[in-house]
Amino acid sequence: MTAVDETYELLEPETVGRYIDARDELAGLVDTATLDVQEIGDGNLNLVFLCRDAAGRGVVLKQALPYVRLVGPSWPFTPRRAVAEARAYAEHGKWAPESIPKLHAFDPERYILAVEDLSDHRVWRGALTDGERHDGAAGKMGRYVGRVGFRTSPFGVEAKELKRRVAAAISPELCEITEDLVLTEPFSGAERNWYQPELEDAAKSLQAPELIAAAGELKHAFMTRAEALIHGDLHTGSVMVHPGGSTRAFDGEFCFYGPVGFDLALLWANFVVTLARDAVLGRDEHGAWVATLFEEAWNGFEAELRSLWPSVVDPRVFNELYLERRLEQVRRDAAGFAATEAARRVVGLAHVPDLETLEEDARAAAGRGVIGTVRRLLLERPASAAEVAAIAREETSRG
Ligand code: SR1
Ligand code: MG
Repeated sequence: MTAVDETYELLEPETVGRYIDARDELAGLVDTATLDVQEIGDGNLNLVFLCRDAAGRGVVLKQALPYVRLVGPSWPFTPRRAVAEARAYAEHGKWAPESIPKLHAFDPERYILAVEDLSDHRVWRGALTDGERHDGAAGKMGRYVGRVGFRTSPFGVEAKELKRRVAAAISPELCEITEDLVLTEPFSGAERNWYQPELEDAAKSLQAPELIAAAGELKHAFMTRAEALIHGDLHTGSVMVHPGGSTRAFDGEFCFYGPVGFDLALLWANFVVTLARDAVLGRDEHGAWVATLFEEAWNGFEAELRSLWPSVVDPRVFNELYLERRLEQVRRDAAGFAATEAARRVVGLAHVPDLETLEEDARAAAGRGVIGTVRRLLLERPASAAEVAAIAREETSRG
């Protein structure tokens, strides 16, 4: 835990209007005389204010707290994560503006981001939990990962310039959270882990030496492979969907130069969790559809990478043959990272409503299905999205 010595004023619903009035970049976005302000933050870290005026115009203000909201002030945490999120919006916005919210302004003194109001969208996790279908969303997120995974990597940026960017975007505290919560603690055991008593055996089974070694390999990759400026926390709770097809990745505070397969993996892992929910609720049709999302996301990613490959900045060695190897590497990484992310949703600190809102017995059965999937993904490391989906289907439908 790192002490945070910064002092800055936190927003409150009553002070938001004054704040907007005082900032030139925000003037005209909403009429503060008729503003309705709701604090809607339901994530683990930040304050989020939805601000809408009588004419229906809106803006969202997101402010980083100096601690982890999920735990409280006893876990101080750097608010400079807002700087990383502003960087993600700026850089990803150059290449995939249709895949993220528009950033109106960033206040680095109070760590406040003013972003597009997407309240006509829905958080994808909630939609999946309710059994909704949003066709095409997975493919769009795969394309987004492929586009920024190319444009912010050695394939899209001149080598020396890229190194300067990697150095500027280093984000030790945020990476440490992922390294601990996702890539270590589900396998090492930790005081802050929690799970249903019925899952004790399943949780302990993750502490087998061969699974720990697999987690170690993935953690090493996460800590050392600065492949591209990835989103870094692309689970289904970081994606908004709209019935019209708009699909946006938000909450980019975990962005850093890391392994591209990690972004695809978080999508896959959270599809595993949805599959487990569908299985215990007997939602066969929805489950069959969710099982197609693994390939849909992958296909979007692969199509994007293939279409951008002819413009690779250094074709001397990054040739067509290497592209095939690169795809193989990302697929293998994604299967492994997906396992670690799925594991932490059952036995780690940060669980998800997809599972936590189930009745006790169903929740335990779903949890066992997820852990069974985790074990097989780590031990078998399947080489295709279809195989990952097949394993997840098999394990989550064991009952
Ligand atoms: C203590 S923060 C826990 C989790 O919340 C964020 O959304 C990230 O997923 C992080 O791992
Ligand atoms: Mg988040």
